[in-house]
Amino acid sequence: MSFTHAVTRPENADELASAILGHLTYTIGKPTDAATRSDWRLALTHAIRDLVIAPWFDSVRRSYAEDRKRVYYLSMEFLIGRLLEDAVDNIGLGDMARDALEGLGQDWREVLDDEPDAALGNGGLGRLAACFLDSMSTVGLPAHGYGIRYDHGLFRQSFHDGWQVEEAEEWLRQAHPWEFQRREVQYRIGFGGTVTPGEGDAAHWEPGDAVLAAAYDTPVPGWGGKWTNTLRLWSAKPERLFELDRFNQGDFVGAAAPAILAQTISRVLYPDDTTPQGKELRLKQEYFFSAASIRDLMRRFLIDHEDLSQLPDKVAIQLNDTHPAIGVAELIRVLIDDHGMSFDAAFELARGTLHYTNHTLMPEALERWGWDLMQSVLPRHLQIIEMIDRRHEAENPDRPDVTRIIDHGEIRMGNLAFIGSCRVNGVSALHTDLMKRTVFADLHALHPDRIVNVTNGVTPRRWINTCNPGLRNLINDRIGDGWVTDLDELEKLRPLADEAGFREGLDAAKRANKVRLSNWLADRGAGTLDPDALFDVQIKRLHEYKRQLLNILETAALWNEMREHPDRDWPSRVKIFGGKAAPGYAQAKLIIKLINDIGAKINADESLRGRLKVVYPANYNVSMAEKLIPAADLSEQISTAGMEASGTGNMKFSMNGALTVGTLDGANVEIREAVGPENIFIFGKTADEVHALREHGYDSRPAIEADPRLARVISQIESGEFSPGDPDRFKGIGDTLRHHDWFVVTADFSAYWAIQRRIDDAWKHREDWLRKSAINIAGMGRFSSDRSIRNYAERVWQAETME
Ligand code: 26V
Repeated sequence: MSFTHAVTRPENADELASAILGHLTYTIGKPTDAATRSDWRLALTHAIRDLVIAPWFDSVRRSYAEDRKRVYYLSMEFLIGRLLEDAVDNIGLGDMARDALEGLGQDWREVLDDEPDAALGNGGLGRLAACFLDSMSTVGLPAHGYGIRYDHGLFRQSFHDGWQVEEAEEWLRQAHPWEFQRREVQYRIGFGGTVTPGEGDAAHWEPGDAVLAAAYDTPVPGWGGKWTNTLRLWSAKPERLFELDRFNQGDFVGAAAPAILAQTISRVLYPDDTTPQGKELRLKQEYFFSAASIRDLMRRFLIDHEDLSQLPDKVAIQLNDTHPAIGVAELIRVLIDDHGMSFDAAFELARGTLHYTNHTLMPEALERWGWDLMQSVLPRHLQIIEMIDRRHEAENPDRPDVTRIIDHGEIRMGNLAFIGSCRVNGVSALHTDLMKRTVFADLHALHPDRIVNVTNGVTPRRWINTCNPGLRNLINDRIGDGWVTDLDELEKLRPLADEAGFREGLDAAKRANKVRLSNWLADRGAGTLDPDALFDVQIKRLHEYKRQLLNILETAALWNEMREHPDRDWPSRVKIFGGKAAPGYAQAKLIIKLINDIGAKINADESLRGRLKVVYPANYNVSMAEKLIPAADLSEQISTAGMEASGTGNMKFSMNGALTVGTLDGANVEIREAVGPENIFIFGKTADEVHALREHGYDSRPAIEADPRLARVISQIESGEFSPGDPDRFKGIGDTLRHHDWFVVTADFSAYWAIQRRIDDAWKHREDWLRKSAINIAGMGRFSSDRSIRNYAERVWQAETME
């Protein structure tokens, strides 16, 4: 028999206010006259959290009772951002919570802004995992997210004289009120040591050292509170906190050293999403969380099932990129060494249970581990990987060398994940097609049914409903709120694009967002911005393939042109950049400095009369995106075609009524289909054209010679016009553009310039612009992450939702 104490849902703001006061007093231990903003935020969070607990228990009970297939989403990164406002909205108490808090004399926005972002991810891959958590709960799919509880998330960025400076991020400095530490759930995770043969395929692995993986759970309530899943994050703890004998000998620091070493495994998120560095600590992180998760899900499976052959019917494990791919070997190891299965049987079961998502085709980003490193950190896993590789070779005797898992002393994790998985998916139609034609061409030929496409999506709860209340209310007034869980409903807005009243509403909502953003940016030193200017936004990680450089070159060229023709009817533009560079990525950091230097020059030029501004607020993160996206008129999605696997920011902007300027890359291709080519600004070389340009080594000279605007900007950069005190500063960028333009910035410059001038023109036709904006919103139904999750459930996981 089990009893649940359920807190009654408040009927009105007074009741909620009294729950908040109760927590302020009894949980936080503060009287109102001494409470800080954080105290109020924590009290509110506890009051809200109380309301998600009973539904959470219900979901867990139901999923056991009905014995449905469970999905486990293994991801090294969950870029969640803030939790409070989303939770309040998801359980339908947004207005009441605001009234309650304001009734207590607190400013709603300021209290919400007090919450630190949980930045446990680098960018797209981690944010996708967070959107998927929201959708798995909203569609009622029994699922767990598994990841790492990093002490320090993605570094904090600041600019010193325009250069990026990184500092440690400290999201856990304040209590994290959403999580529950499960002290009873701890697994011993071993590393190194020796392997001795056992019976049959089994072996005995005696690790040389070990840490404990400690579980922390966060409830993830779906929309309407109908279903709540769990995000379980692992923190590394030492087996012994402290070595008393060393302490007693006076070695106070040494006494704690082994413990500190153990804790480093979950200390910090690797901030480099460009090239895996083959670092031992990274491999240990990957194994640590994969092994803990697999042990945990096996424990749950074994509660109600004795027959291991049922595993693929009851469990689906999704590998979010290759970061948890060592889990392939771990699951097989557990089945052989702990459950006495043969290798062949274990392999078959694992391959029925595991699925792998690929998020990037860039060869340098594909993970490989040195054989020696694997041998020293995970000797038993290396044996199993060798067995998998041999088996694959035996089954495919003519397989080409590129399909090997182990080759030239390296373990290729992409091949391991592919060979060990039932389904392998790309994240947009174009990306999946390129997977089949390039990186995985040979494996695809051997296993033609394995690769499927599941185009990414984003949650409309966070990315419209919560972050853009003006637009949300406008939509609700016209078509009701069914779109929040059925985004295809937005189609109903399409005819309204032709209605002046609706366009007016759209205009007003956008303008209010731009005013709010301008004030926020002004507080961060951006000066006064004109809310009637075109807000042109590029926010994403700083990567050469994403081509922030193309954007700033065009900005500088525009500046030149405006100075030459000051009397032309230039529309006002604000160029907004946001994004972090990996700390070791020198070229990306130099591009940041270039943007800031060019920006400083332009912003100081009074002859422009404020018609061109460049702003780059530091420390872009999820909560900054929530402010920028609703206020954007133009969304920059200008990657080198063939290199951006999908993009998800592109979807968020369109949903919020921004028009896109973009290449035919990633999901831009599908966005064009959804909104129609006349409602999106597509330019530049296609993926096939880029490939052809590169085939014989791309030579940028003709492109530079043919475009005097481009030639001039490059010369300005090289001559030190933007870095007068240090004329050589940007020589490297000039050199790259002239001699190693791998990302074909120069090849696309003219087309980009031309389309930007078309955009200037389109901006002047306000009604038409708003019509396009409305059609963009109306066409975004298919980019809900609910759709993505339903696709995974049907085509990959074979799992049913609880509805
Ligand atoms: C890569 C690596 C390389 C090894 C070292 C650590 C590390 C950490 C993160 C990454 C992430 C690169 C992959 C990635 O984020 N891909 C992005 O995935 C998005 C979601 O599918 C997609 O929208 C973006 O286009 C894609 O770049």
